[in-house]
Amino acid sequence: MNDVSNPFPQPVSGTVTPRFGDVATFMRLPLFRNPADVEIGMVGVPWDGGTTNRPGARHGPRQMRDLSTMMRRVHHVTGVAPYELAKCGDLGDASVNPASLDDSLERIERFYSKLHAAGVTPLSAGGDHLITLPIMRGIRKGLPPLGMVHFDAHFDTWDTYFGGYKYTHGTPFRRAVEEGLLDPKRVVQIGIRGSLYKRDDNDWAVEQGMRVITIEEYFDLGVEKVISEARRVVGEVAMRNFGFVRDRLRNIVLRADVGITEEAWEVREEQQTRVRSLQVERAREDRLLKEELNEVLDDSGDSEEEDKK
Ligand SMILES: [Mn+2]
Repeated sequence: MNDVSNPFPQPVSGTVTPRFGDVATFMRLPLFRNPADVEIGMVGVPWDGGTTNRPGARHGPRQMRDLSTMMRRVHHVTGVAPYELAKCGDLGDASVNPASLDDSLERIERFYSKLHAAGVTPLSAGGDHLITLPIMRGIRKGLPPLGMVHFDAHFDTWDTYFGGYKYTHGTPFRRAVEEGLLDPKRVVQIGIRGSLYKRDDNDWAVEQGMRVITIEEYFDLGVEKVISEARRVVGEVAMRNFGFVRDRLRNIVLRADVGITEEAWEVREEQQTRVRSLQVERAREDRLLKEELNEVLDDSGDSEEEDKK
């Protein structure tokens, strides 16, 4: 049942409308067309024109909308209901052109530029791995180069395919570093396990300063150490360089690739337990961060008043 006292849109409950009924949106949230209506906007990018093998990810957003109708509002361990903390909604799909890679990159960038200008934090569902490049082009404007936590079997930093062609699902982060969108020293790659074309395929990423945690190192370190290492890599520079908490947060991209034959990892029972305990800690840290943000905003309000005096 929807909580009428909460000002934010809530998912439609499966006790009101059955999960298999009505129109499927992300998490059964309302569909908004104006980005200014939400704080966190879920977006589909139904495009796989960067794929060099196994196409079909263009159907991903619609499938994810359908599958997300299985989710309920409240996490059973932390008790957190994310839809009470921010104004979340489905923002529909980014415009794409299935007949043109170049045009699609431009359309996706334009769509995300609008979200960025409206102050929206996007949560995107693809689509092949190349879509992250135009998304980064759209959301980086006015900010220093982005940091990234990347779960994948592959680096996605290959240079070219098919005799010098630069835009495929295997190349987005090479381009992003070249364009100054991504700060390689604030990139952590987790779960790398894909086989290589040549022994030195991954050298470029390491030479740029990306922190690579292969699947072997991941199991060796354990979940907690991997998480604190990821935080160190993406967080330290952000903490140093950004005055505002919100800019630090906007400056980090979380990207997870779901592979078919080379998935980034598999969740085992004991890992799930540890992830859940970390979620409790995360909820606590989110509260602290919010308090810090409020303090910063209060401080800036105070100084304005002093200026007027
Ligand atoms: Mn990938």
